[in-house]
Amino acid sequence: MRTKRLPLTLLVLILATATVGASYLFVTNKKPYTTTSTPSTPTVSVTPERTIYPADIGETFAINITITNATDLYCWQTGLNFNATVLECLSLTEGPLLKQKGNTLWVNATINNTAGKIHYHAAALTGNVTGVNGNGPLGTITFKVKDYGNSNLQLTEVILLDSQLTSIDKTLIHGIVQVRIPGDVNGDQIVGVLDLTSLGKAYGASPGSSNWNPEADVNGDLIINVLDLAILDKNYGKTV
Ligand SMILES: [Ca+2]
Ligand SMILES: [Ca+2]
Repeated sequence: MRTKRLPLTLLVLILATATVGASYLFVTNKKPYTTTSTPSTPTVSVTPERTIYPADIGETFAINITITNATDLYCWQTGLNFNATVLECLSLTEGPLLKQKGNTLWVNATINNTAGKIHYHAAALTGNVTGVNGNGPLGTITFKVKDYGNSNLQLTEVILLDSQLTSIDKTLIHGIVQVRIPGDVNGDQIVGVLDLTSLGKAYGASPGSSNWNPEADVNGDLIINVLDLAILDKNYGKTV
């Protein structure tokens, strides 16, 4: 689990530049697709891992950076790469996980919306306390949609430390977001008869139905009905 000690300068850097951050919770579903470690290895994930987001340009949405199987987690750091043509990063906020043990220090990230890079942000507990065990959100990142298309959400610069300031091994699960024209059910960047057909096949369905198709749930209210059809109709013929 623990492989090596990191230079104390990392913590000194954190303590020297930190400010206390606000707590924020945004819970979403997660569907891990790769793992190379044992189930007990801490895993840092973009959640949801794959997001299909029907959106108008300028809309905002949020993703979480989540950890599972944390053991004695005292400090974390992560960055993220994204497609700056599709997305603009608006903000990062600290999640509630570490705060359940006490006060934390928060290092806000540098956001480069030209290169599509969020340089590391970090949080650390303070004082002589043990770290956190379990699962939960480390942080939340809010994006604005700039254009239709796909963006990988690649975790970078990830470091986990325990209460002895020893590095913790981890598995990473990156994410991807697809920003689609509302009504583009099949993701071919045009709203047309293929989408109308897909929506028709799923009409009336909800999660658990044999014909449930989440991509046809254009407005995300977990039922496929006239509201989804109205959005498709409004955008019929629209293309990227
Ligand atoms: Ca389509
Ligand atoms: Ca719906």
